Amino acid sequence: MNKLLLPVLLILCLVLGGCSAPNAPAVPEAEADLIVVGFSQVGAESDWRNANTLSMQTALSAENGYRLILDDAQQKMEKQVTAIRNFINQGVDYIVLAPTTERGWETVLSEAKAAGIPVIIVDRMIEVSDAELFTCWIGSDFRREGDTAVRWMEQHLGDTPLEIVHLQGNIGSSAQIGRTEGLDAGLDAHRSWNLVFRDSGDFTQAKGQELMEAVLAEGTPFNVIFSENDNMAYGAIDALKAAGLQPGKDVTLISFDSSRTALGLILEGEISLDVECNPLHGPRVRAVIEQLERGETPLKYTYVEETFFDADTLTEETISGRGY
Ligand code: GZL
Repeated sequence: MNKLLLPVLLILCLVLGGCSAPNAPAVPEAEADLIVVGFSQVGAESDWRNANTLSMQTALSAENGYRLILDDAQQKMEKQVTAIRNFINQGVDYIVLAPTTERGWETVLSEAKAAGIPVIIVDRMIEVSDAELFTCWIGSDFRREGDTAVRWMEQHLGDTPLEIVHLQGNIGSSAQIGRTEGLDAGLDAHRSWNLVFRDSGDFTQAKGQELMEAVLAEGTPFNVIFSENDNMAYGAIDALKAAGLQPGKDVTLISFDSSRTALGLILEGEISLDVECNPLHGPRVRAVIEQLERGETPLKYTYVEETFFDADTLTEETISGRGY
């Protein structure tokens, strides 16, 4: 066949609509009427993240009229960029992005906009020069979460000298930025509060344990652990117990997320404070898509409701009644 003929035939085929986009997989007949959503998820690094994924899968199910294409980026931003390009090539109806970090989204979101695909951001924030690159955002106020922890420390630890070990989440993620800003404001306000260690545990249990073991091996004195999520707190607890220390007695352990396991550890006296970070974005994303399907304009920014838990307030009934 003439070398020029094939590209001409392909263009004709596309122009005449006789073929779908070259990369689009064949869609089974039964799914032809479903709304196709490409979801670029950070990873599966924590209980919070798994609850977030489950919430999206439950809300955007086939029974509810959706075909959800889930991509796990293993906490790597470059994998999310690839996933979004794949979603564009597949011609999905909507893209949902849970961004690993705040920066670096301009180019790929411009490509999604050029393809006419609405992008919904969930969980963490993105920093872009043009807010029109995404349709709306649903997530948490991470600075407020950090401030909530510091208010609790002021009320429960007062102005006693504090030596604080700070286990940060993924550097550059909104959750890490906001929670760290809250602690830094507390450190600035209290001369008796000292930061004795700070490093990122990437929100994982293994890394949280590794950092805590390093602090213990150093012999650094500490009496507070400020862990930016529950899974790093679990790792820290393992390291403390291996060193013969009792979390909640020898050290005040502060955590974020308020997942079910962590709330159980509050009742057991091991975690002192857990600031809630609500992962149940699925129903909100479904409601936004249904608004868009009706030609309506959703709110640009929606903050989810969040509280905190400590031994003064928490009961078994509260834990059993929660969605995660
Ligand atoms: C918070 C979310 C964070 C959680 C961690 O909204 O981005 O990422 O606090 C998760 O557990 O890994």
